[in-house]
Amino acid sequence: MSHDHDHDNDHHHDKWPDGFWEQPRRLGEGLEGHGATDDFNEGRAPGLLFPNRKAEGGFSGIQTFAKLPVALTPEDLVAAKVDVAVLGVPWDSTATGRSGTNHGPLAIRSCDYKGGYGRPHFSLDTHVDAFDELVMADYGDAPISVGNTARTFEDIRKFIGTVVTSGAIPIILGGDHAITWPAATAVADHYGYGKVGIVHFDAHADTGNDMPGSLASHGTPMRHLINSGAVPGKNFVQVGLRGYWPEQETLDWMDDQRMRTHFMAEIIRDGFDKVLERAVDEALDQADHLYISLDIDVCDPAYAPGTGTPEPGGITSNDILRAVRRLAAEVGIVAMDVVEVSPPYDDRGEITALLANRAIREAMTGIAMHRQGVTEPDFLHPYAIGLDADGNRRNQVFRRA
Ligand SMILES: [Mn+2]
Repeated sequence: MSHDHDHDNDHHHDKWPDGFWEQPRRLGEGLEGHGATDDFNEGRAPGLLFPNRKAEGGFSGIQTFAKLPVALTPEDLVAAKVDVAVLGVPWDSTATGRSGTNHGPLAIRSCDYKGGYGRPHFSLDTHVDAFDELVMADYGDAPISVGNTARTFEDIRKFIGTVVTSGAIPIILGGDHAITWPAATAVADHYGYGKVGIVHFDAHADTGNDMPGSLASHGTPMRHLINSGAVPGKNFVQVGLRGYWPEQETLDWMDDQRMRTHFMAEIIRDGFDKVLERAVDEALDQADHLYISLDIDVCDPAYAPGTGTPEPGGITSNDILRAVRRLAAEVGIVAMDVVEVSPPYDDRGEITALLANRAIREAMTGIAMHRQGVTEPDFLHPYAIGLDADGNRRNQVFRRA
């Protein structure tokens, strides 16, 4: 037994934290033993690391998210005053359908051809440049112990805890949806139980009591967040549910918790924009701090085939991109996760990973808009909708005499 191995056992565990089996079940406390360390570069001054040369294109060099500089420790985040930290949680041991979401974070980073950091990068819809407005970094990936859910979920909670306590907004690349339990718990630990609301885009409710025989599952995170008190049911807005799950008993439980659930049927009947307006209003009406949880399977498998439990009949790429930007701009967000991207089931064009990548960019644009005070409903830059600075139509037809 090596010294390292013994040392490892000192501060990790392969069981749930003390008191977990009492009701309500709660994850542990404190950030001691978090894995956000820089073991190769001990002693360096904290701050951002730049692993790429400035001239390198988005498809080349070392693929951090959008070629962002790297932060590895909470001290780095604080020293650089990082506003947004992108991080991965490469975990798929609590998925019930197709596996492969442990490859999600890498695919969401590497599918990119665009880059972003270090060059003009404003959004054509809004003319807001998140890369100019915000200090952003790639924080690497949370420590994962394959097959050890209890230990991994505590490690995820602590790892994300280091981001929120630094003052940065974590943008989390999943990973199966079970990771939202430790991730949103970390956010609630920081901002206060009952102070965080979640807008949850998903084909599925994820409010199961257990997924037979196991508490931790990608079908149960929302139930755990509600039962623990971290995110009360009334602070949930769900959008896009469809298909054949859950059963009536669980729907009744969700109603008892006063969750605000928008099924796909409502979207088809009233239109996505109408339902999005309701969701934005509900998000503004709920808790002080908003967390977006985006299960990529809320989109139709035509737009997002690379996922564990696809459900035909969903929303479009355009719908989700606009929705994320609107929430981040108009309501403001403190955290976001994008989960259930499973690269082995993606198509060769990596359209699911690319959609996740772009949803994150829209969140970044929305965060920058919110920071700049651009919070009017569904803001679009006049130029983007064919108008000039005076509001006149820019594109004219000049007929020959
Ligand atoms: Mn789902």
